[in-house]
Amino acid sequence: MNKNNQYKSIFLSDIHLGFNGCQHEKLESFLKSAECKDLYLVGDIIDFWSMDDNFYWPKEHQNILNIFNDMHEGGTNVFYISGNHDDPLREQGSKEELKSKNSTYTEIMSILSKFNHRESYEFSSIKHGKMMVLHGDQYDVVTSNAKWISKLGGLIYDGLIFINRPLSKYLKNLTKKIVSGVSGFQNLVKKECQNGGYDGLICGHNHRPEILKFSTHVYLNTGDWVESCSAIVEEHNGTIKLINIEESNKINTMAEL
Ligand SMILES: [Mn+2]
Repeated sequence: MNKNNQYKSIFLSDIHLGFNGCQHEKLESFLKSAECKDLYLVGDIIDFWSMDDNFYWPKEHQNILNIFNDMHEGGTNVFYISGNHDDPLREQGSKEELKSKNSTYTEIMSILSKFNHRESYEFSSIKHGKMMVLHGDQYDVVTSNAKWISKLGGLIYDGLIFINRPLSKYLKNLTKKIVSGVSGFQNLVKKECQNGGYDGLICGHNHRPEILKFSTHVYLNTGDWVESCSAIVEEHNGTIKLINIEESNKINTMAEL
């Protein structure tokens, strides 16, 4: 099939498959219209925490995973980076546990096992230099040091999202503000770029799609598929765009490099 949107690279994060706030229709529409050489799944793709609290795995979520599998079979390089909601994938022991949990998990794990797994990747962009790609929770002092605080915040947020989206968004932003105040998130990003000789960093995690240009580096955040329905894409001419999928499933460019 000839796809309308041809990209060199696509970066997606925070899809939260297995959580009922995931906007799978828009993602499916985007993926069906797009083709790429490299697909980076930048963490929190599957929300194992949410599934653990309240098992949920509709066929629409399986479909998204099947599309990733089809892309892999079709020759796309699929890179899977785990986030804090899919952190069982970071340890061999917990991966084995997941595999034998039930047939749904077995199926999920068998597809995931086909992809390239790493905590972070070095991405050589066509026009904007060398970038570090990782989920972003590594910079989050609250998440890594006191997982239960972060998990509690997540549960409150998950419960609120259907009652009042703007309120849940406000609370999430508030939580993240406190968190980033503690960790000095942007300072850590800057240090990471300087120490590793990177021209930029691509991450997800805070559900805030943005491209920020600093004098020393660029910061790109893919956003999420619970609220913003956004992605970072690299076109074949080297242009990097932050896009979002509108209500009509139309692709909108929010920012570009
Ligand atoms: Mn995250």
